Amino acid sequence: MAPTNVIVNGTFNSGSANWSGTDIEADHTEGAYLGNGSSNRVAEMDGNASQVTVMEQTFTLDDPKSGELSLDSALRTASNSNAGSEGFTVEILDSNGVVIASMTVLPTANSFSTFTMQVDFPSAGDYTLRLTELGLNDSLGAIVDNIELLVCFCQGTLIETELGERPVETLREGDLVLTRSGLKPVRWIGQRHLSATDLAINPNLNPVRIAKSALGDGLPKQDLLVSRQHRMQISSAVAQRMFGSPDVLVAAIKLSELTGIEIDNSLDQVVYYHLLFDNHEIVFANGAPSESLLLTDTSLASVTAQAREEIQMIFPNLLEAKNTMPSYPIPENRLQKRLVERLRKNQKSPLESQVM
Ligand SMILES: [Ca+2]
Ligand SMILES: [Ca+2]
Ligand SMILES: [Ca+2]
Ligand SMILES: [Ca+2]
Repeated sequence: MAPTNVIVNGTFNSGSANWSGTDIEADHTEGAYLGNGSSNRVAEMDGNASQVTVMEQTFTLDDPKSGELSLDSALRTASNSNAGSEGFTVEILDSNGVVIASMTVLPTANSFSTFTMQVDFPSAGDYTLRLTELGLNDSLGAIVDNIELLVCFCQGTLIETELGERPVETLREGDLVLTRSGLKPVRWIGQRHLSATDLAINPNLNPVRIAKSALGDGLPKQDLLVSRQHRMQISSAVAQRMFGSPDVLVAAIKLSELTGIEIDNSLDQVVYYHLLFDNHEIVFANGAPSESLLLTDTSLASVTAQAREEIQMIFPNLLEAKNTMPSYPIPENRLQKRLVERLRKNQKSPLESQVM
């Protein structure tokens, strides 16, 4: 699903409709300021001298989200001797009026440039976008257009944390995540974005889709996408008989022999997240127990060179780091395969509630 723009009338096609504030002037055309003949409507960020222009709009999010704000801005006249100090601030405020993100826009040309900022919304609720005039209050300054705040309402993987389930893309280093061994701080978070081109060049990068309830015991609670080598926890009497431990880790690709678990080649992009803790941990992704990043040569092959450098700065001696030790046994490949075959033949779920 494509991201959604939560800002209404950010194009000013409807003048100042949906905007509140002071000294709002959104009735003039681009041509009036840029002399390019365009009848596209824009807003002024210094409407009148000695009045401060403020434009606000409130929107509601029903989940924690990440978003990207973008807008186009230009100086209204080319011959502005205050170029570089005329412009406006952009702030996102939560419902308590606390600024959670801000940037300063100071255009220097009499033609549009695009300005962007990332915004992390930590919780559901009402948020306000506020633009406030900066610079000499002389009715000369910046104009603004095409204000968009794109928020992805596509269902990201939900990770169980101290604060309940949170989309993985909103997690930050230091956040406490629920693991099999209790709440643990995330030490490092990596992400790898794969475009349609990346997936076409290397189809092995397509994810494994674990359909809702496919693991048994109602898990995952909704479809879960993971990379092929990402290991899921199996809790099964079959594993107990084979390995002397009911809990073992099996790569998602091995599980794709089971009903409801298959490679998904239909996506035009995918983002893989890696959560790294002091130890190798089991976290809950859409409710399903699955591994955190294990610092071994094979799992490090799945992150970029830059990510490896970052990890090495946090754990200078990788080989001595505790999280090269798996939290649960990882059977060798042929035994993982045999385990999955037995589960399939005996119609057993990977997660049997009685042994979890
Ligand atoms: Ca416009
Ligand atoms: Ca003004
Ligand atoms: Ca004006
Ligand atoms: Ca001004």
